[in-house]
This record gives sequence, C-alpha cells and structure tokens, in this order.
Amino acid sequence: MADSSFLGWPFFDATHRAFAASVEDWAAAALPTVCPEDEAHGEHMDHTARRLVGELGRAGLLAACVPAAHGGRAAGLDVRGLCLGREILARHAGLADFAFAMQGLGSAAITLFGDDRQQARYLPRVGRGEAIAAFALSEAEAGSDVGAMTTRAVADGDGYVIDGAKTWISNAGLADFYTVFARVGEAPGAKGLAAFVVDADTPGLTVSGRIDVIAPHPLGSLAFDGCRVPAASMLGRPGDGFKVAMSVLDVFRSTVGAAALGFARRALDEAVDRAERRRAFGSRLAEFQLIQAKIAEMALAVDAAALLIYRAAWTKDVLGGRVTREASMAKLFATEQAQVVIDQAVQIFGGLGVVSGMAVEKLYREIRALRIYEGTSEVQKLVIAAKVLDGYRGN
Ligand code: COS
Repeated sequence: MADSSFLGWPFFDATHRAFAASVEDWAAAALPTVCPEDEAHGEHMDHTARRLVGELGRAGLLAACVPAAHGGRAAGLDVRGLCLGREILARHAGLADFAFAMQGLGSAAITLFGDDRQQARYLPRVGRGEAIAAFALSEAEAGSDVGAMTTRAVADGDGYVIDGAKTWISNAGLADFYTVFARVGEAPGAKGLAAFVVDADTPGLTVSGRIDVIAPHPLGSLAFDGCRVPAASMLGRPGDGFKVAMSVLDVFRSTVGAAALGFARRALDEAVDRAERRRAFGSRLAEFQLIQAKIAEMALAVDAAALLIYRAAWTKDVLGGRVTREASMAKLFATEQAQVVIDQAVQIFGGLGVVSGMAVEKLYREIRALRIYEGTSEVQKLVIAAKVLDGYRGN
C-alpha cells in the first residue's frame, strides 16, 4: 500500500485531501476496465487514451485542469490538484497520467492568457473531457532552444496563415485543438513568437506522422501548410509567445516531477513487496542490510522529491507569481531520483525485473522520457543556476 502520509503536510487543505481520495478511489475502481493492461498500447492505445479522457471528465477529476469559472476546482490553475492527480494516476497507470496531464498542459495557455471568449469556447469542454487538448511547441530543430523555432504565422487580412512543422506532439491526431507557437513579425529569437489555439479540423493542419517510443503514448508530428486561423485565435499579443510557453512550463514542470514521483512510489512499493517475499540464502531479502540500504535510499528520494514538488505547487497556488526556480528544482530532482529509485527496484527484482510486462520493467521504460520533455535536466540546471546567480547579484 503506497504511503499517503504526505497528505498530512501543511501544503494541503481538506479539498486537496478529498480530491486525492477521489482520484485514488476512481483509479482503483475504473482503471481495470477503462485502461486494461493489454489495451494501454498498440492499436488500442488511441482508443484507450480517448476513453480515459472521457471517463476522467465524467468522474469530475479534470476539474483540476481548468479554472473555477469554467468548471474547475480553483480560481486559477490548481497546481496542487494537478500534481496530486498526476502522482496518483502515474502510480496506477502511465497512460491515465498522460490523459489527465495533457488536458491541463494543452489548455493551460488558454487559462493563463486567453480572453473570455476563448476560455468559454474551450475550457468547459476540456474539463468535462469532451475536447482533447495538445501543446505544440517543439520542432525538429527547436527543442531546448525554443527561440530557434521556424514555424511562421504571417498576418493576412483578418487572420494569420501558419506554415511549418511541429514534432514530439503528445495527442497528435487525437486532439480537438492544439496550442501552437509560431514566429510572427521580424523580432529575433524568443521575442518574435506568438501562441495560437488551432482547431484540429482547420484546413492546412495535418498529422504528418506517428512516433513510437519506449513507453508508448499517442505522439506524433504536425504539418502546417497554408493553415489560416482567425486573428482572434491568438493567445495574448504578438511577441508574447515565449512568455506564454514559459509560464505554462512553470506550472507543468512541477507536475512532471509529480508523475515521476508516482512512478517512484510504485517502484518502491513493488520493491518492498518483493524484498518481503523473496528468500535467498535462507532469509527474506528484506533481512539483508544491503537491501535495507537500498530501501532507505529509495524512501528518502521519494520523500525529498515530494517535498520539492509540493513546495513548488503550494508556492504557485498560494503566493503566486513566477515559480521558475521552484518548478525546475522539483522537476530536476524528482525525475532524476525516480530514475534511480526505479533502477534499484529492478535490481531488487533480479532477473524478473527485466521481464517484459513486469511492473518495474514498465516503470523503467516509463520514467526515461520525463528527464527530457518539458525541459531536459540540463536545461533545468541552467534555469536554477540563472535564478541563484540573479539573486546573488541582487536582480
Ligand atoms: N515566465 C514568464 N516569462 C519568462 C519566463 C517564465 N518562466 N522565463 C523567461 N521569461 C521571459 C523573460 O522574462 C524574458 O523576457 P524579457 O526579454 O522581456 O526580459 C524572456 O522570456 C526571455 O527569457 P530568457 O532570456 O531567460 O530566455 P532564454 O532564451 O535564456 O531561455 C531556456 C533559455 C533554455 C531557459 C528556455 O529556452 C527553456 O526553458 N528551454 C526549454 C524549453 C522546453 O522546455 N522545451 C521542451 C518543450 S516540450 S513541451
């Protein structure tokens, strides 16, 4: 049974504890049928992901992804709710975490920068699980270096025409709309970007390919070929795009850490169960001090990651403002440590740990991408160092 003592920490109030309990109850009751083991990948995966969004919406759990004015739990983005949802769902099933998280990531720019009309058009459907959201930032030559993107939106009459290509787009092909970042005007690098919300059926927007990865989820590339969107689809103003993207990532990097935490907790649970049952040299594994040392290190990493994640989430929810440093610390530490925890769990399982389909084998594949997407570990270090140095210099 996973440790839930962290819910007693002062970062949470009664509504968070109730929300965590409802996610836990839903996961235990619904996931075996909504996301059966053999339908979470392969040809069934898209169908399962779509069904997960619908069921999460019907259960009211996507309320963590949208603001209260449009059916959500909190006045703004509910970072603690997002983190709790991701942590608990990731502990049960990676695809469930994916479906939940993408509703938030794909719509967050609308919550943070959209006008009333844009919010009313998209957010209630996102929160009910009736519209699937996606975030289209990365390009083949612009991942860490966001300012290098070349997708361009050219003003034309009462709208913009978008041309270019995006890749590594989660929910490509499933989404009903995409938050798309493109270059507008002539300003260089990060200064010349804008964000748009683009409906999936807009002529000129096509899914140009699917990408298979080691922990499969719906992922692909998009092509924009003379894709005309109304000027009213821009989120914020021309030139705001980099700020929009970074503000969204300030929230979602903590939630990536939370998903890693969920994977790590599951690995710790699996490892402890194994250590208690497996016998070697006449004793249970749990009686050997080398195994106890691993368990201690794993538990310490899990708790330390949880503290950083919920510190970042609480800071954003309660104190507001930018949490760039806190979110980067949470993501960096939680994802790197989850990789170590899961690796140790595989070690405790021995040969069984690398057998396809074993829980720890799946976690071992599942965790790897989290150290890369939404800002690599290396980018997080640059961000943290810049903030520390800024502080020292009095900026
Ligand atoms: N919130 C709001 N505004 C922000 C911001 C944030 N978190 N971070 C930066 N900005 C603003 C800055 O204030 C600055 O504005 P001014 O020019 O008006 O001062 C502007 O954006 C540029 O900021 P900065 O100079 O810090 O940007 P850099 O080009 O140095 O940023 C990194 C470099 C690498 C930190 C950034 O590009 C980054 O995070 N890259 C990773 C992107 C990523 O996660 N990609 C994966 C996407 S998968 S979804």
